[in-house]
Order: sequence, then structure tokens, then C-alpha cells
Amino acid sequence: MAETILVTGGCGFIGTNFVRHMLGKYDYHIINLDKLTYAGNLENLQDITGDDRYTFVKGDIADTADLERVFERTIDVIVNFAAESHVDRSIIDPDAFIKTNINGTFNLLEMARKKKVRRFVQISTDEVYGSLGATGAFREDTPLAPNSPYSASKTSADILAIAYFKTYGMPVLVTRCSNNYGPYQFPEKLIPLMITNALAGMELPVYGDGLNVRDWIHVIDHCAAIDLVLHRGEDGNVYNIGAGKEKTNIDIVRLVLEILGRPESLIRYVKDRPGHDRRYAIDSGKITKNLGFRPSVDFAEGMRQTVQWYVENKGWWERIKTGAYLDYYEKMYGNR
Ligand code: NAD
Ligand code: TDX
Repeated sequence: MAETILVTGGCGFIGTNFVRHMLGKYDYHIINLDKLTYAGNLENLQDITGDDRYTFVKGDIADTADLERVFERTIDVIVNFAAESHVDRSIIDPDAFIKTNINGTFNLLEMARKKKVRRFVQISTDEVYGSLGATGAFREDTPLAPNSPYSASKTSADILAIAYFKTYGMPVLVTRCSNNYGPYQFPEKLIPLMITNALAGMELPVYGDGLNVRDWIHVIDHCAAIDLVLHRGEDGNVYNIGAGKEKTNIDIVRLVLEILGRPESLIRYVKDRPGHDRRYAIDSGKITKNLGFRPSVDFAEGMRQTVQWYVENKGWWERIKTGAYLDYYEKMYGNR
């Protein structure tokens, strides 16, 4: 019988792409456990709901009763994507970040221990390392120094997962990836926010001087890297994931405008994010050398395809940019 993988947060950006990747390549049974927060969208995987290798369960990883229910079935592997993922929201209201990212991961680890799952992959982030100066890159042994409530909560989950390997010998692996872009990303994050605002003729709010640097990877390359870690990674190990594409925010915004043929006059510099990390850069030498990871998507081409996806899926983001989203937008950008 095919193994069962529990994917948490499969209705979000990366989880959606990962579920598609896995069903396209393997014969696993995938259970997608998702709370359907503002960021979770059932529409993302609507076309595969008829696939008998796929099961959706609405539930909260921070709720042990929900987990007990899911674990009535045999789960072989867990890939934990479920998280509150937006730094700006963690600054306004950190509560849900502690509950989901820390308590939720703890509950999953406990359940995995009790049920003796074969593998547990914790999806962490490069933000656990904090901020870099003008040179250098994060390695797996770079000290952890998170700066936002989001990254502090992700760091807690990350080191808790490693502690379960060290203390209980549990088969845990941790991935720390750089900034993702691609289809299905919620339009609160830099790239989809800029694309959808430009398409709607709205201003593009750039924080501070626009010279903060992020290291970008296409989401399908991130999914391919997780696939490698899941199948070939060594228990107890951390793997950095990145594609070596460092860009300033303003360069990203200008590229979006250039692809769309919209004017740079849409750009508006606004008040900076508090505690804004200046620069991220990932050294992905370990996953390259040990697991043979090679990103496949050219950045310029990946960006063109991503912009095209938002152009072609206007209904998807227009349905999101209503109601609660507009309240969030006003709160975040209204007085900036
Ligand atoms: P996202 O916000 O798009 O999706 C998160 C998903 O988790 C949503 O479907 C949401 O409904 C679900 N969820 C939230 N709380 C839950 C809970 N308590 N129980 C069950 N489900 C819950 O996030 P994303 O960008 O897809 O990120 C996925 C993971 O990857 C996160 O753990 C994030 O920290 C990590 N990560 C993201 C990036 C990036 O650039 N987006 C980079 C590195 C790591
Ligand atoms: O309106 C904006 N204007 C702006 O200048 C927004 C939303 C962002 N920015 C800047 C802030 C950052 O320097 O763009 C950069 C990217 O911002 P986000 O898209 O919010 O991403 P970041 O804070 O880098 O975190 C992301 O990468 C690591 C994900 O959201 C995390 O989930 C992941 O762990």
C-alpha cells in the first residue's frame, strides 16, 4: 500500500505547490490538514479534489483534538508547512504566530513521537538567522538570531524539532529556505502585492529606502528541494535552500513594472517596517553537495511566468482582495 504523507498548510502558497508536485510525481496518499485561515484557499486545489490519492481535512495543528482525529489513520510522514507566515501581521498581532507556529509544531511533534512516524520534515525559514551586513551568506551553522515575532516563532519551532531528534532520536529534518515567488502566493507578500496593485492601477508601497535585499527562489524549486530532503536527507540535519538570486526590493518592483509595461510613477516610498532585516543571502552548498540539488527556474523567466499567472488568474486574487483583506490593507498602509 502506498505511504501516507500528512501535509499541513496545504491550502497556502507553498503547500499548494508541494501537493501538486508530489501528486504529479509519486503515488503517495496525501492528507492535507489546513485550518483555512485568511491565507488558506480551498480554490487552490479544487481541481484535484476528485483524485482518490488526496484527502482534505479542515483542522488546526494547535488543537490536539483535531490532530487526534487525523491520526486515527496511519500517517507515515509529516511535512509541516502550516504557519502564520507574514512578518507584518506578526508585528501587529503576534498571538496567532505563537499558537500556530510554536504550539502547533509542538503538538505535531508529540503526535509524531506517539505514533512513531517514519519522517518529520519541519519547513523553517532563512529568517531564523536574522539579518546580514553587506557581505556573506547564511550557512546551516550560522547562529540563530531572529528579529520579528514571526521569525522568533519559526525559530522556536525549528529548534524544538531538532530537540526531538537529539532527545528522542526522532527522524526529524529541518529546511530553511529563502524568499519564494510563484503562483498562488497570497497578495500580502512583496511580489504578488506589487503585481496585483500595479494591475489595479494602485500605488506600490516600498518600505524604507527600498534597498533591503532578499534572496529569491521559485516555489517549484523549493518544492523539489523539499522532495530531496524528504527522500534523501539525513535525520537530524538542517538544509538551507536557495537559488542564489539576491535582489533589492526596488529592483524587484521595477522589474514587475517593466514586465507589465506600467510606469514607475506608481512607486511610493513609505515608512519602514520596524526591525526590518536588511539583507538575506543563503549558502545552499550543503544541499547541493550532499543531495544534488540544482534550482531549475531562471529568475527572469520565472518572474515573467509569475506575472503572467496573476494576469491570467485575475479572479483568484480579486476574490481575495475584498472584505477582510481591505481592512488589513487599510490598517497596514492607510497611515503610512
Ligand atoms: P501561507 O501563509 O501562504 O500558507 C499557510 C497555510 O497554513 C494556509 O493554508 C493556512 O490556512 C494554514 N494554517 C495556518 N495556521 C494553521 C493552523 N493552525 N493549522 C493548520 N493550518 C494552518 O504560507 P507559505 O508562504 O505557503 O509558507 C508555508 C511555510 O513555508 C511556512 O511554514 C513558512 O514559514 C515557510 N516559508 C515560507 C517562505 C516564503 O517565502 N513564503 C520561505 C521560507 C519558508
Ligand atoms: O508592501 C511591502 N513593501 C515592501 O517594501 C511588503 C509587503 C514588503 N516589502 C519589503 C519587505 C521585505 O524587505 O519586501 C521584502 C519582502 O517582504 P515580504 O514579502 O513580506 O517577505 P519577508 O519579510 O522577506 O518574508 C518572507 O520570506 C521568508 C515570507 O513572508 C516568510 O514567510 C518567509 O519565511
